[in-house]
Amino acid sequence: MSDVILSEVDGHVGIVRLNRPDVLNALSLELMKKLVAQLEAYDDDPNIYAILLSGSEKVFAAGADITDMADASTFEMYNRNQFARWERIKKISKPIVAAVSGYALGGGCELAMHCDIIIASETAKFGQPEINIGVMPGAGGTQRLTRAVGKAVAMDVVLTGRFLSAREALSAGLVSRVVPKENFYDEALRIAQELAKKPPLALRLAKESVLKAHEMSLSDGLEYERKLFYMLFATEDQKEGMKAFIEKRRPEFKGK
Ligand code: DAK
Repeated sequence: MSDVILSEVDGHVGIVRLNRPDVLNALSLELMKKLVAQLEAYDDDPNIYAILLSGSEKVFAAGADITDMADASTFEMYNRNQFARWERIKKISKPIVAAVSGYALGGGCELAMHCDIIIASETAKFGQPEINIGVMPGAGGTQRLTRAVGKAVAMDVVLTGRFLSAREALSAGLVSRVVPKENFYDEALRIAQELAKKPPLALRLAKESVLKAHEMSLSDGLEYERKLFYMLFATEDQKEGMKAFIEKRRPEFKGK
């Protein structure tokens, strides 16, 4: 039996692919466990500067595995403490690029929203159709989607269960780029490679600071940003980056 996730390293990019094609990459408990472990392994690996998360061209992920939950009681769901696992994805400090083609539904859409840059193929479809199976989003969908696209679109998507096309997701602000399906993966990998060439500490602190925009008041967020900004003046990469600019050459960042 093939593994439910596939991983490989390309230069300084750690790649994870969801791999349950028979069930549209449904996020089983086993898959989530392995996915989180792999993301954390990349986060701990000093050779990795950026992460790429992808499904196949046909599907990113059609949600949590419904067969895992169908017969569960409230108490069983509570005891599984799945939220803790999803919280660990939130704590990954390196930038994660999601390459989304085909369905990104329910937990699949929520997983993409846990990533930092979402690259969508023209065939991507985003949705939170949990309402159609008697529940509602459980891994942040009502919160992250609303923050990304605003109340009007989020209510429509969550209450009706309708899917957003890649173009709609782009104009609503859920994704940042839409690319042809033939090269969605290569384009996402190219962007991850581009991130891997940036000064890693600045990259991590910039990610942290953008994420705080969803959790802090504007004045607290600005203060937080300022402190991280000052911190970067303690790095060799700041000295190198600015010196290289003045000397009109490419910087060589060391992650120090
Ligand atoms: N789970 C399990 N199996 C799935 C699946 C899913 N989410 N989605 C698809 N499959 C399976 C189908 O059962 C089918 O299996 P076989 O019949 O071949 O054995 C196979 O994948 C192909 O699917 P279809 O035959 O349905 O393919 P179609 O092209 O006709 O339709 C579809 C594609 C994506 C429109 C359809 O499969 C579909 O509606 N799928 C379900 C989408 C959905 O409702 N997703 C939301 C699931 S609930 C939590 C964290 C996260 C969550 C909850 C809690 N905590 C932290 C506590 C998340 C919940 C969800 O995501």
